[in-house]
Amino acid sequence: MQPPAAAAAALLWSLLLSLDLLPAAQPQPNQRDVPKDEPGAKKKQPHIVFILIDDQGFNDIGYHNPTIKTPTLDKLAAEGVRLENYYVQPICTPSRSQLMTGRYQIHTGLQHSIIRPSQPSCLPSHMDTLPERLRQAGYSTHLVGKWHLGFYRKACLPTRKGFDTFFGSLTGSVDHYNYLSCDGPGVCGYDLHDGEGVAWGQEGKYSTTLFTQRARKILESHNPTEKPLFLFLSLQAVHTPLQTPKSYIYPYRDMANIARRKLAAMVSTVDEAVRNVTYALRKYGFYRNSVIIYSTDNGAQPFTGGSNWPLRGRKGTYWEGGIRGVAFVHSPLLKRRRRVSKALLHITDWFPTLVGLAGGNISQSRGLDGFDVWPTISEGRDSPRQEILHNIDPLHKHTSESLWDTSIQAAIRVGDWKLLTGYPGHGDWVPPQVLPTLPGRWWDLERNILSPYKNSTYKNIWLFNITADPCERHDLADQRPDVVLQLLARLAYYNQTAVPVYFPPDDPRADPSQHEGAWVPWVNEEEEQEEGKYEGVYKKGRRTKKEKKQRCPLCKLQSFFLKLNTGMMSNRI
Ligand SMILES: [Ca+2]
Repeated sequence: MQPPAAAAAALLWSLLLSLDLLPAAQPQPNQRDVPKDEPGAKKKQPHIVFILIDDQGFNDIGYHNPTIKTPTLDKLAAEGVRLENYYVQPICTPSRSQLMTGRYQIHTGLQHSIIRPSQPSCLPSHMDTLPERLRQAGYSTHLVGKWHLGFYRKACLPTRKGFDTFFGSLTGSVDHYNYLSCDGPGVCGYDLHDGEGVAWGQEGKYSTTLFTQRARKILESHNPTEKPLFLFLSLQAVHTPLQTPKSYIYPYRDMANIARRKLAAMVSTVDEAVRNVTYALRKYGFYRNSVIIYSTDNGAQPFTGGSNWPLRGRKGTYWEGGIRGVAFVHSPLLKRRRRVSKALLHITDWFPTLVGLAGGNISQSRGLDGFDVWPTISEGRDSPRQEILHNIDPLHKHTSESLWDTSIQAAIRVGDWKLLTGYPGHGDWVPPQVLPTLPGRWWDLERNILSPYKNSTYKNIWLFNITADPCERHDLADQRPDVVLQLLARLAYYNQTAVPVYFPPDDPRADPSQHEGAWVPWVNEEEEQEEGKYEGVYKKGRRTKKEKKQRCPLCKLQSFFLKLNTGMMSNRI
């Protein structure tokens, strides 16, 4: 049962929500006053290289864990600013959607899970994107690598969302050698694209190498003195399948766990890729006026070789292991280099930060949830950010709870405090794997299962002081009901600004067998009507029995994805 304090807090939130009292009386998201630079001479627009890594965990980089060999990343981070209080989202699409839009998921309709290949969904058509804003500011914009933000119609493609060029994959879990991607048994297709066409015939070339070569080509053919460049290198490493050329595995031959060995080797391919890209930046004259950002998109999956140790939880969860991101900024333009920043930062912050660096007009982007944090990163000033809404996912809740509100999966950070409600995902602390084989019973031997909440089936509120307790060992929900209430009120505030979740069922017309074996857009522009799109799966308020009945097939689908997210630990996302 819930402790009384938590239950009382839950009840209050329930009342606030059900009475629609939120509101207006609530303050806006907190923001510190940060002194701004004096308006003056126009700054030179820097070249921006954003390197996004897929599923790299907290413990999967050399400067956190010396058994992982990343000399290039360690050096670049040491010479730049390491971000050690930086947050991403727990899975692919959510992080990428927030990076591209600067908005929380509750403001894009993408609160729930990933966009799967057969789902007719993508970034909202009315919302501007980071590359669009950079292009408006005069940048040449390029995406190399993984998109994973929907492609059911052409208007969703990277080239229609602000990128001048695109070379990479549209879905989320592509084979690193043959570029096949599957959405369920037998629904598989080739997924490598150049612009808006399929890039056939690339089988056998390793994805990290192929993407790095394209990045080099872009740098080689671009005149750095003529036009600023935005290169978004979105590597699919170190996501499963665990594939890498054998030569990278050899240095890790002493690692007993096979999955860990392969993952470490994949991290080494990333290190080499970053070395090659920075070499090209220097060779072709970009480096001195460049900003290099390195970030993971979510925490690691320990089941497949990754590690977030000593943090709690894993990819797909709102524990720190799922959302505390590895990241650093390297740039000759940083005013105070060789630092470790403990400033609270979030992936939505890149949108206003980079548009600001580019001299673009951020006031044109309404409803941004990110902050311009360049003075924080470059000069060490206080972060303007005091809160992070990690998410509110109304599709993800227990059905057996009487207090329906706090059964909603939600997480928020306010200052030092973090509140979790509903089911945050598996909360194990998983030490680095040392046993030689994969999952099954061995898995239990390698994780810390001494959780005091092991049997707390009905618990749905947790509170941690993340600054004092980054590994989330001490739940303070019972001791600090005042803080619980305060954070629930913030959740309730944000919830009032949420748009309905858009999470449509699969469209069988997406099947690659109908498109010469490739994943490509399958809906004609005329066919799609934006109106009605947000009448999708979830609406606030009660439904009539008739509505419930009509939505029954969706209920099954929702249930399936709920299980996919939590039970299977979402290997494919
Ligand atoms: Ca990912």
